[in-house]
Amino acid sequence: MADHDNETLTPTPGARVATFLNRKDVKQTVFLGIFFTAVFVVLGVWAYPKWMPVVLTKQMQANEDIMIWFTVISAPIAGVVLAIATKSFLNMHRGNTPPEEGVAIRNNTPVVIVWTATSVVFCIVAIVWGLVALNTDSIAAATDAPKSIVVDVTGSQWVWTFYYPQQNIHTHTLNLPVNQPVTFNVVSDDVNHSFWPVQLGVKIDANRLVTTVAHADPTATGPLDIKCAELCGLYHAYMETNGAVQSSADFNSWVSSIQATGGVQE
Ligand SMILES: [Cu+2]
Repeated sequence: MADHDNETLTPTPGARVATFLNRKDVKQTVFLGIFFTAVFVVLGVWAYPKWMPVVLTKQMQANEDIMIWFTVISAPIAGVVLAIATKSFLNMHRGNTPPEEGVAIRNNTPVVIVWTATSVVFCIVAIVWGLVALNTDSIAAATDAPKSIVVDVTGSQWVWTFYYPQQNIHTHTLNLPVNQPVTFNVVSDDVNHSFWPVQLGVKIDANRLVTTVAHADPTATGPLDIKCAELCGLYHAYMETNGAVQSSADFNSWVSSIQATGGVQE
C-alpha cells in the first residue's frame, strides 16, 4: 500500500515536464522564444549583409559568413533568454502571486549535462572553425605569394604610408588591382598600431622592429577605408586614409601618374 501511495503522489519526471510545458505562462514564453529566435535569424541572414562593410575580398566574405552563421546558431539561445526576460518583465507590475514552482533545474542532472554539453560543442565548433579558416588562409597566402602585389605598410603617429616595391612608388592612399592577391608587410615607426583596411576583411598589428605579414584576395572593385585599430595616442581616431580596389587598367594608370611625379604621391 505504501508503494502505491508513493506512485500516485510523485508523478514521473516525464509527467512533471508535460505539466510544466502545458502551463499558460510557459506556453507564452515558448511562443515568445520562437518569435525572438526568428527575429535574430532574419537579422543575421538578411540584415547583416546590408549593414556590414562592402565585401571586396575572399577574406571579408569569410568574415561575413562567420558573423551570419554564428548569429543563426546562437539565435535560439538569445531568443529563449530574451523571452524569459520579457515575460518576467511583463508580469512584474501585475501584483500576481508567483506561479507554483516548476521543474527545478538548478540541481537537475540531465539539465546540467545538456547545457554543459551544448556549451562544449559550441566552443569546439568555434575553435575548429577558426583554426580551419586561419590555416586555409595561410596556405592560400603561401600559394599566392609569387603572383602577389606587395605593399609595405608603415604606421606612425598618426598616418599610414605605403611603399610598392615592385612599382617603386610611395603613397598615402592604398589602391589595389582587382583579381590579384596582395601581400602586406606591416611595421610601425613608433608605438603599436593596427592596420585595418576595412573592406578587405584584414586586421593586423603594426609593431616596431617586427614585420607582420597579411594577405588578401580582392574579388571586386570599390572604395577602401583604412583605419588604425589599436589605441596609439592622442590622434588615434584620426589615423585613417582611403583608397580603392580598381580594375587593373585604372590601377596601372594611377601607378604611372605617381611615377611621373618622381614616385612620390603628392
Ligand atoms: Cu591607432
